[in-house]
Amino acid sequence: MKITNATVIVTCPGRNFVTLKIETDEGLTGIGDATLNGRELSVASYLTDHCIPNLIGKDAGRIEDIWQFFYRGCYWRRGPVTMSAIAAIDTALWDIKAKAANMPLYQLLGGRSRDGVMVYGHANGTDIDDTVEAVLKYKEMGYRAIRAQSGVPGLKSTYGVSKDTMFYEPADAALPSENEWDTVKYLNHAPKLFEKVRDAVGPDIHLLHDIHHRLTPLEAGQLGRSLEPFKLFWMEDPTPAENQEALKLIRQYTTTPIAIGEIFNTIWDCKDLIQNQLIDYIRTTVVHAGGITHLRRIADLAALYQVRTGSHGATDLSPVCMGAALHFDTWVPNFGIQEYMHHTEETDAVFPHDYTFKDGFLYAGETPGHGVTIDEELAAKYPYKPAQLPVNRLTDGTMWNW
Ligand code: EZ4
Ligand code: CO
Repeated sequence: MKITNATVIVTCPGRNFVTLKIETDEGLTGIGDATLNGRELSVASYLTDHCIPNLIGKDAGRIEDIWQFFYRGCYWRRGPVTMSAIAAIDTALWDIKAKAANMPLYQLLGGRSRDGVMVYGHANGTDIDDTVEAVLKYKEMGYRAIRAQSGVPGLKSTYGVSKDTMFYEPADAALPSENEWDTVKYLNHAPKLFEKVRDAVGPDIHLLHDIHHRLTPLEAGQLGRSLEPFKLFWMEDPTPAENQEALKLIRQYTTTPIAIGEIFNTIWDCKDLIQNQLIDYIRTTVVHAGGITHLRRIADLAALYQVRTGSHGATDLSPVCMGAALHFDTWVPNFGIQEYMHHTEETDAVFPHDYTFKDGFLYAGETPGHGVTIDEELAAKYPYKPAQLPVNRLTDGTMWNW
């Protein structure tokens, strides 16, 4: 089966998405997500200028060899733009292979390891009471695992908090809006938040929290320790992960489990954290870490060290990524949890899909392939709109990690 054509579809049904569609001489087509928040056109260009001319004429069944061609065969390796492009190609090819086999994708990966995929939802509020209310709303909707983020008193804006409690989209302006940060205020606030939240939801709901790269190692150790009584499922991205030695320090202070990896794009970013058992969950996902082919390698390495998966699943990852991720999650033996934020109705209409939510679990469908398609006519009605992620400054104006 030869690849005859490939096209990049950019659409903005509420937010920007980049999708690669691969066509074959047997009439089978497949799609893959290539969305990189705030850098959408860079990936689109990498696909159009470099990848697509190299894809035409290749055997669509040679998924591994095509992956190796674009990774090993390329002198300029790695990086989020390159790896998102490779991921889109890989996802589209797995979609085609599964359609050719007339099987849902999880069957090709090795079959079902579980009935459903436990997901966590995002509860957020401007203050503690608001957040507690949002957490209880998620519990009512059936979620077994809930991420809680709250505004910090005295700070005019904070990561993870939006006006609409069901949708959180940080890329909210053509040029970056500014968040404000004060570590002391945050460290005083976070334990109070989780004391109230834990008290309100009871012991059985898994609670998660995203620190979003804002602390130093010692501060992260202090926070993890102060959250221990509330038994978090994980604290996420306590420090920026360029310096992976930092995690050794954090581990000396706290047994609060740690999740890192949503901005990682290859196994090389993950390797030391996994092999030194410095994290408990690896957050890499299909679109930003080289597709199913590469994510499987990361998960297999993680399994050796009892590290489980906890893939990124915010709204900037399209339903195409979510569909593929759910097939992966249905198979992967060392599955931990899957992040899940609802897409808007407009987005769901552009990307019809067969996955379903029930009682805190998502279920991959049984349609051959990954079960997600794109309505290209509808997609064309939503032209690209520039949007960037915010930047973050300390209260004295110093640039900080967002
Ligand atoms: O900031 O997806 O855990 N989720 C997150 C997200 C990320 C966005 C970046 O595009 O950290 O909210
Ligand atoms: Co995160």
